[in-house]
Amino acid sequence: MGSINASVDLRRDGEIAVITADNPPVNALKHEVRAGLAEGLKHAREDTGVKAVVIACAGRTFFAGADITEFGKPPRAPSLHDVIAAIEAMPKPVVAALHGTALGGGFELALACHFRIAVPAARVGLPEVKLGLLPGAGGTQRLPRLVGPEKALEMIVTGEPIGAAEARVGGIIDEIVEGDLTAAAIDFARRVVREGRPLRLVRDRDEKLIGEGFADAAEALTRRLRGRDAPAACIEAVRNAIVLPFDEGLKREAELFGRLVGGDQSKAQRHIFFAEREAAKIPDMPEATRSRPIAQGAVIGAGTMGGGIAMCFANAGIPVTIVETGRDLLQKGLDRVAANYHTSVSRGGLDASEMERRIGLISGVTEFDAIAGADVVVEAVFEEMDVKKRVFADLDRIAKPSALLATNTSTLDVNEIARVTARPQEVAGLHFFSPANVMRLLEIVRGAQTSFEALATAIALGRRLGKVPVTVGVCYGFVGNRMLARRSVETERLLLEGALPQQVDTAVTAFGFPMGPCAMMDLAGLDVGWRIRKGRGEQALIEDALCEAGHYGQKTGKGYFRYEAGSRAPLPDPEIERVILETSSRLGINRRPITEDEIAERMILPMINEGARILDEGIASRPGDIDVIWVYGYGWPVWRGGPMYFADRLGLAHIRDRLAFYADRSRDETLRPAPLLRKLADEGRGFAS
Ligand code: T1G
Repeated sequence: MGSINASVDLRRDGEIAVITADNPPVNALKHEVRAGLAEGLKHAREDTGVKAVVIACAGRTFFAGADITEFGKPPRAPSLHDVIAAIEAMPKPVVAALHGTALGGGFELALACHFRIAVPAARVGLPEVKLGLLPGAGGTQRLPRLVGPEKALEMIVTGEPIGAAEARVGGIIDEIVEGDLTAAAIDFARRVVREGRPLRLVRDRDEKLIGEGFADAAEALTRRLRGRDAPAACIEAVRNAIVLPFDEGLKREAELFGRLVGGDQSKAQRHIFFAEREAAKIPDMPEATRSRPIAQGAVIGAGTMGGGIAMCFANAGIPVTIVETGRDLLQKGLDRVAANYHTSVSRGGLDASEMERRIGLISGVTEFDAIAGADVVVEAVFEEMDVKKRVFADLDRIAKPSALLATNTSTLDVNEIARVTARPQEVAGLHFFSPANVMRLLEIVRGAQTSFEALATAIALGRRLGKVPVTVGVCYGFVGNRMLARRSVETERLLLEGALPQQVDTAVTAFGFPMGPCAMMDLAGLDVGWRIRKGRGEQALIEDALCEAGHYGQKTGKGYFRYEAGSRAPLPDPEIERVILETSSRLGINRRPITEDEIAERMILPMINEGARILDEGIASRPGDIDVIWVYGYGWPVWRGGPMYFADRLGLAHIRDRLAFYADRSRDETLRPAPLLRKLADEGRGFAS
C-alpha cells in the first residue's frame, strides 16, 4: 500500500492503517484530499489485516476546513458528507489525530470518528459563521450531542475555537498526548483494539440533548449580530438537533447551508476572508524580503493610545517599555493599563495570573536612552508635527540601527516626519485604532523611502499583535480617515438641509454599521475635530456651534445627543435640535424632509467615490484593501463585503449617476464621479476587474 494520490498517503503500522493528508498550507479538504480519504478508508475497510484506522495530517495543522475556493463551483464527488459516511460505516475504530487548528469541515470529520486525540496546543472550532455560513457537514448535529446544545451553540454562533484542554474536559477530545502525535494515535488505536472498546458514534449519543436554557442562550448570543443571516440559521440547526432525529436534522442543516452558501452575505464574507490575506502582501515586494525579529518593543507616550499599543505588545508576549516625559504622567498611563486588564479579569475575559504576566511585560521610563535596545519604537505622542519631529530626532540619535521607527499619527505626513532622521528607510506609520488593544485594524503607512525590510517587519509585527495589517500610502488621513471625512461633510450637510442626528444615525445603523456618525463623533469627542479644524482654518458649522456651546459629546454629557449619567445611550435633545435649526435658518436654508434612502446613499456613495480616487492615486493597492480597512477599522458590516465590493454589487453606472445628481444639486465638485469610477462605469466594469 503506497500513496493514494498527491495529497493523501496510506500506510500500515502493523494492524493499524494510517491515512495521512498533506495539502499545504492548511490541509483544506479540497476534492483531491476527499477522494484520497475515501479511497484510503475503502482500502482500510476491505483489508482484513487492518484492525483500526488513524487519520492524521502532515504540516502545520489538521484539516482547517472545506476548501473555501471551491464554494460556488460545481460540486465534485466524493463530498465531505460521503467521506464522513464512510468513516461512520467503518466497522473498525477510527482515531483522528489533531494538531494545529482543526476547523470547520476538518473538525466535523473528526467528530464523525470514534475517537479524537490531540496535542496540547491543538484548537478545535466551527468558524463557518464568520464566512456567512453554518457548519454544513454535520457539525450542528454532532457537536450538541457531545457538549450539549448550549455549549455547541456558543461555539457555532461565535465561531471561536477552543483549546485542547477545554475540549478534553468537554468530552470532545478523548486524550491529550505529548511528543509524536501519529505514533501516539497508533498506540491509542492499538489500545482500543486490545481493550475491545465499544465503537459508539457521536450521532447515536442523545443523552446531552437537553433544550433547557437554549432559547435564552440563543437570544444572548445574537443580540449583537443584527442583519446577518448565518447566526439565525446556526440557531435553527442546533435547535433541530434537540427536536429532530439525527438524519432529519442533518437534512435540514444541508438545506440551510445550501441557502447560505449561494447568498450575498456569505459571498461578501468570503471576499473579506481572502481580501484580508491578500492585504498582507505587497505587490512589488521582492520574494526574498525578510522581516526582522522583534524581541523588544518601545512606545513613546503613555496616553490612551500609547497604553493600548503597549498592551498589544504584552498580549502578544513581547516585552515593551513605555517612555513618558514625567513620572506622574507615566504612572497615570501605567495605572490606566492595569485598570484595563483588571476590567478584563472582572469580565472573565482573562485570568488573573495571565494578567500579572502581561503587566509584568510592560515597564515605564522617563529616559529615552533606556530604549536604545528596542527592535521597534512606536511613537504615540500628541498629534502635532513639531512634537513628533522632536521625538523622531531623538529616536534617530538613540535607537539601534536595525530598529523599526514607527509613528502612530492618524493624519500627519509620515515623509515629513521621516525626513528629520538620517534613516527614513526605517520609518513607517503604524496607525492603530482606538481602543488600540481591541481594534483589529492596523494601517501600515509606507513612506516614500520606507524599505521593503522595514515594511515586511511592520506587517509581520502587525500579524503577531493579532492585527489585520493593511499597507497604505501617504496622504492626509490615509485611507480610512480620508474616506470618513467625506461622510462627515455629508453628515453636516444633511443636518443643515433637514435631517436630525437620530435620523442620520438610524439610516446608517439600518445599513448595518454598529453606530451612526453622530454617536461615533460623540464617542470620539467633538473637540478633537474642532481643534484640528481650527488649526487648519476649516469649519463645520453645526459641530463648531455645539463645541462653542461646550458640548463635546459623551465626555460632557451632550454632543449631537444627550447622555444620562453613566449611560452611553444616545438620546435626542431639544437644545441640540434648536442649535441645528438655528444654524440652518442663519444660513437661509429651507429645511426639507429627507428620506432614509437618501441619507444612506449620501453616507455611502461619497466614500466610495473617495475610495476610487485613493485607488487611482495608488494610496491603496487593491479595492480589497479598502474593504478590509472599513470592515476592521470603521464598523462596515462584514456581510456587505466593504465599500468597494458593495459598489461593484450596486453597479458603478448607478453610483456614477447618483453622484452626478448630488454634485449638480449641491454644486460640490468633490461629489463629481471620480475619473476611475466614471471610466469603469462607462466600460461596464467594476473595481474588482
Ligand atoms: N480553504 C482554502 N484556503 C484556505 C483555507 C480554506 N479553508 N484556510 C486558509 N486558506 C489559505 C489562505 O487563504 C492563505 O492563502 C493560506 O491558506 C494560509 O492561511 C463543510 C463549509 C487555518 C487559522 O473558516 O481561519 O469547512 O494567502 O494566512 O494565519 O462545514 O487560515 O497564502 O494564498 O490564514 O496561519 C471553515 C479558515 C471553512 C478556517 C490559519 N474553515 N482558515 O491561519 O494562515 S468552511 C475556516 C483560517 C467549512 C464545512 C464548512 C486560517 C487558519 P494564501 P492564513 P494562518
